[in-house]
Amino acid sequence: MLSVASNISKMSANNVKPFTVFVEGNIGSGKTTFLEHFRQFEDITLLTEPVEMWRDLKGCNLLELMYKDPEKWAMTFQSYVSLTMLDMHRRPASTPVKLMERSLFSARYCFVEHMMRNNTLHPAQFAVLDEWFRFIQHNIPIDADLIVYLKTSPSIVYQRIKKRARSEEQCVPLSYIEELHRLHEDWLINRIHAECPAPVLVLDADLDLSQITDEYKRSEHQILRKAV
Ligand code: DCP
Repeated sequence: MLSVASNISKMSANNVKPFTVFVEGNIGSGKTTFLEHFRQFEDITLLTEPVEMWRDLKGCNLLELMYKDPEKWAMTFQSYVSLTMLDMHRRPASTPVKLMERSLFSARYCFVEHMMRNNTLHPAQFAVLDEWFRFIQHNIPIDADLIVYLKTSPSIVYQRIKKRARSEEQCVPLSYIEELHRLHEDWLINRIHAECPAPVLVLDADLDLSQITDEYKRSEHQILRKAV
């Protein structure tokens, strides 16, 4: 498998511009399930979030380090998240549609924003991450045509997180999920940041698995018409 660095250096050779969709929503909102729903269709490139890369960078579990000692590791973790997200943004797709889980934008406006506000990040660390984000925005094309926002209630995703029991997330309190919810709403619904890079389609992702397929289907038209 190619490393992130070698992927980025090979991208410029490909000029294809697919219709690009970011799938956003709180932790446990069903982003991966949403992407899996689209696996049945041809002509779509699916890029799931590189959580496994965050859990194993040369044998180091950055996600675990970040949750265990946020003040020490949040900067390192978010810096690596930015690199892996940039890799996904720049990865060429030979299909008419590219669906990707999360983006550099949710990393900056939800997670890094939270870590800045609650002082997990030192102002100097926040400033460096913010400068990287601005530099990328101004110098590297990040295509975005649609954002699918899987809107959830914090109490529901909190229960899902407990149930799926990802070991690193066992310490996550409800208050963190509530804060992340507010930050997603501020970014995608209340538009408090200057940039929301694409129109937003809001889906009700509180529904359980037996009903969610119908809700996912509501987005098919907007996404798949680009694939014909
Ligand atoms: N994470 C983080 N900072 C980011 C992105 C993610 O701290 N910039 C953390 C939060 C979670 C883990 O990484 O502990 C994965 O979170 P996601 O919401 O991105 O992915 P999920 O696997 O929860 O998505 P879903 O359950 O919606 O499929």
